Amino acid sequence: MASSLTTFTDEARIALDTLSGRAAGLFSPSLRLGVTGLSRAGKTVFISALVHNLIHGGRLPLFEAQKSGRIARAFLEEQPDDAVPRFQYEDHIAALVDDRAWPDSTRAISELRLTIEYESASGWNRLFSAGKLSVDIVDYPGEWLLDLPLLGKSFADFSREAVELAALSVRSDLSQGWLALAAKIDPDADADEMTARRLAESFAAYLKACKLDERALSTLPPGRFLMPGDLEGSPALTFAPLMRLPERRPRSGSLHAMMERRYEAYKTHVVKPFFREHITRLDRQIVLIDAMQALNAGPAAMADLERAVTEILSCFRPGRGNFVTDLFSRRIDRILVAATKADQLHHESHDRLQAIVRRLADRAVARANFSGAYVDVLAMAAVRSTREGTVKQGREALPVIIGTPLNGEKINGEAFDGKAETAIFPGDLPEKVDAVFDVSGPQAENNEPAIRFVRFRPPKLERTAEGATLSLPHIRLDRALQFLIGDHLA
Ligand SMILES: Nc1nc2c(ncn2[C@@H]2O[C@H](COP(=O)(O)OP(=O)(O)OP(=O)(O)O)[C@@H](O)[C@H]2O)c(=O)[nH]1
Ligand SMILES: [Mg+2]
Repeated sequence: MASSLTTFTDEARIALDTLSGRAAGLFSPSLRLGVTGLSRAGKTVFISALVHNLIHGGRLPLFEAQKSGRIARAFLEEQPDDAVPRFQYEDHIAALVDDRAWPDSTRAISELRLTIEYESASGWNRLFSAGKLSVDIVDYPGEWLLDLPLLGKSFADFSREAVELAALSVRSDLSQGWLALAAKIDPDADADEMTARRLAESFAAYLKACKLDERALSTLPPGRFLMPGDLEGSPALTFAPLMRLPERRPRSGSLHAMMERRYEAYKTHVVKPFFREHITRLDRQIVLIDAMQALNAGPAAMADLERAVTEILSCFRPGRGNFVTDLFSRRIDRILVAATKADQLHHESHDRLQAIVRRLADRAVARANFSGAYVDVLAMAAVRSTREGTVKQGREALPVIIGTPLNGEKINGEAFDGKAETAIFPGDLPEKVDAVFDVSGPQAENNEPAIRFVRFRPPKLERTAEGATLSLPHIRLDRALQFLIGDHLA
């Protein structure tokens, strides 16, 4: 399997890339930081907040270089890859800070280079190093990540899994239309463009419904069916899984042969270049997980999230024998799995959120047979949109979070207007981690969520006496930074 996927040209190209990367690294050390996460996990917000806090000297007490005053300055520089658009940092910050609005879903790839000038903590290093580190970060639509596991799957695997997942009870009502259509189609019939199109459209409509639906499913590949980027309307997207595929090779001229060819073309011309150019060159990686969304939707969504995370982590498994990492030029030595949006909970629940994500990551790491990289887990919020307080209820003091719910958010039938500040009791996460994963437990009976939360607008920033806005507040962004780049600034 590996040799058919990993062509010689791929390996040669990556080796070259690495050589030139290393040579350039001699003059100005650079680190490629992968910000990985499914759609809406919080990648764009994380990147914006990270840059903003470093450039504006934000409060980062757990980020050692900053705390000890060794960072002289941090600034955006011209990025290394001319063919990739620049990350629209200023626009995202303007939206967050001035309009108090979250950025839109990312529709295409972009990149930025953040350069940090620092003073080394050791006298020895100070003598030899320029004290300059460039961090390269790529932002992309989360849906595209779903395609990575496809690289290791044949058309038959892809079809079988798609049909199996569509039949699960969390999806069956959304997949009905496509399944009914696919069941009527004979894969051995003559190839026909109209049939291919009808199948592809129906399959894409089902995937889109999974994403829109409030069940918070982690969606399914192919990612470009959901976020086509520059492939909108392209024939490269006119394929779909087929049912009842025979074991033998498809008859030439059949629908089966046509779909298989297009599936392979999608992998070769769409998935692989993206992966080769952007993912195989990573040094460090943070995997953002929106566990809140899934917790809110119940155990079936948690199981679905776990499946998606396992599939993705197995793509990053280091070492030979892994079809994907055979392509890796560098070795990712640290991975941080971060539960995002912890600001939607009271801090008393942060440890529980972290425990839930640790459990999810541990199982994914074990199942993906993953070893060789140091994996840590964290509950964080790149942008903290709430503050904490207590509300008296009778004799009890209830811990609440206070913020401005987004326009249209609802709790117990009350709808918010996006203007008024409100105190909310989001509930506690269960003490027993198992409960939130247990698809056959009492909670799962009616797919009952562990918590109820609302989404808040970004915070109103304080201003200094001179009128300058302070940096964006966060929860444990500094710990994430320390883990991801701290040792490079030692
Ligand atoms: N409260 C809170 N909400 C957040 C935070 N980060 C992201 N969000 C919410 O999550 C949504 C998605 O965040 P993005 O950063 O756009 O997510 P993404 O991973 O870039 O998503 P795609 O571009 O679709 O792949 C935002 O619109 C916010 O509503 C955070 O730190 N705190
Ligand atoms: Mg984004």
